[in-house]
Amino acid sequence: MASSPILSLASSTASSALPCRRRFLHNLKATSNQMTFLGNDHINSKQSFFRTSMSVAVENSKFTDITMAPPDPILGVSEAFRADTNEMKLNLGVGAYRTEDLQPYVLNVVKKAETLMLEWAENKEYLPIEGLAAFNKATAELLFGTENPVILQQRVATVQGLSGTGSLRLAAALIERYFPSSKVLISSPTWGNHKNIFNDARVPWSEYRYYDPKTVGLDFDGMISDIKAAPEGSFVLLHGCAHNPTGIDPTPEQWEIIADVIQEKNHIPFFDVAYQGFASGSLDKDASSVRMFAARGLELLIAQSYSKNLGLYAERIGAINVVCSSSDVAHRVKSQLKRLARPMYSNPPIHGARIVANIVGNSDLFSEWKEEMASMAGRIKSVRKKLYDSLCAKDNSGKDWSFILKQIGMFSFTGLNKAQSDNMTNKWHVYMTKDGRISLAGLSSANCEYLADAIIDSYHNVS
Ligand code: PGU
Repeated sequence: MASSPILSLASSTASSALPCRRRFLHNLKATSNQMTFLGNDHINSKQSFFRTSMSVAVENSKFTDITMAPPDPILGVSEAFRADTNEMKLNLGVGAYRTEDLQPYVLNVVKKAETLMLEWAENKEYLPIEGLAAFNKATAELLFGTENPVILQQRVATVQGLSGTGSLRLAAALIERYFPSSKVLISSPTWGNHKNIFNDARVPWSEYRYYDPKTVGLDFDGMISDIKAAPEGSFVLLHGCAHNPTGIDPTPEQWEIIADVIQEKNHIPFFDVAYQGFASGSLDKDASSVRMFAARGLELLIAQSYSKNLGLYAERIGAINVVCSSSDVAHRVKSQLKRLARPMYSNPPIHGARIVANIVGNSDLFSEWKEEMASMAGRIKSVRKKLYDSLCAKDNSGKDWSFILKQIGMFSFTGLNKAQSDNMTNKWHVYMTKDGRISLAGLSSANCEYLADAIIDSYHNVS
């Protein structure tokens, strides 16, 4: 018996080197194993009572049918990255901005706003369900422009959300409750979490063609015909700018045609705006698709996020806006968004909302933000160019890498397949999503050549 691997695991010498809490759990697990092996008869009654209750607790869990969930395709990449000890490792998985030294970046303008907030020593009372009024005003004005008729006519129902994800989720709950027979059309491919959001909200969805691997560009005809073919009154999820993961946006002319078809089919446009200001460096330019739809008098939904453009990732600050045909409708829609939010999370957090409201509401801070945003967007553009130059200089196969320069925003969709992406990680320690997306925001000029070597090797030597 003593030589049994199970029993020897339970021996006190093996466990004594472990820290206290781990030792307890270790013994607990070993005890349960031991129980299975020995059976109750061999143990005296005092021990038996203790061990049986422990064993029952471990073995008869009500949760045994819960299987292990797979790692998240995006956030799970960062976990794997942290576990890698190789010096050359690069985290190009999550879309989070890094400095040239590959350090996380807190914008100076955010630090200034926080210093002011500390001086004012504001309280931490609950916000109203719809969020901070000054934030809701600022966020809608940033999206549409202060003079936009939808703002002046009070036709926008704005509710502060838990960043982009929470705002999309709230909109999904609204769709599920008030449009139970409608589905959402999602681009193929799209940000990995979109499908989860609609699945969990029990909103049916289907895909429209978006990316054409042959041209490494937009499959515009496919997109249009799929939107046309969808049942009337569908919600069409569109990326306002810097499409994730492809980095390919429709041209202004193509946006007009998309709007024509959506209007013809009585569909409802639903924008996800997670990168306003981050794509082009200009807040106004990056909102032009949304503003064009609003100018047509359409009703539409827009989820916003301040994770990227203000670097407020962990503050979870964003909003859901519903543009309605009248202020009366907007009023009612807002009341229902609040009703949905209340049992989900009651009311949103205040800190990020104050930061945004204070920056947008102060002309000096606002100008400083625009400069910092343009410089973040500029750094990404410059590593994009350097990566392209390195690929051209090192690869003599004649492959055309110019698609990388045509993509915009944080990401580059490299065209690498899953096996090739695995090679990037396993051989080169470059962490990225398995759809071939790399976040250029996690790249520095110093690493462009290394990344080019990794891409060329994976592209040519792995099928
Ligand atoms: N919508 C799109 C298109 C996004 O790319 C993201 C973030 C979001 C919404 C949600 O961001 P919030 O932080 O909730 O505002 N996508 C990043 C971040 C990591 C993740 O998947 O959440 C990404 O790497 O794709």
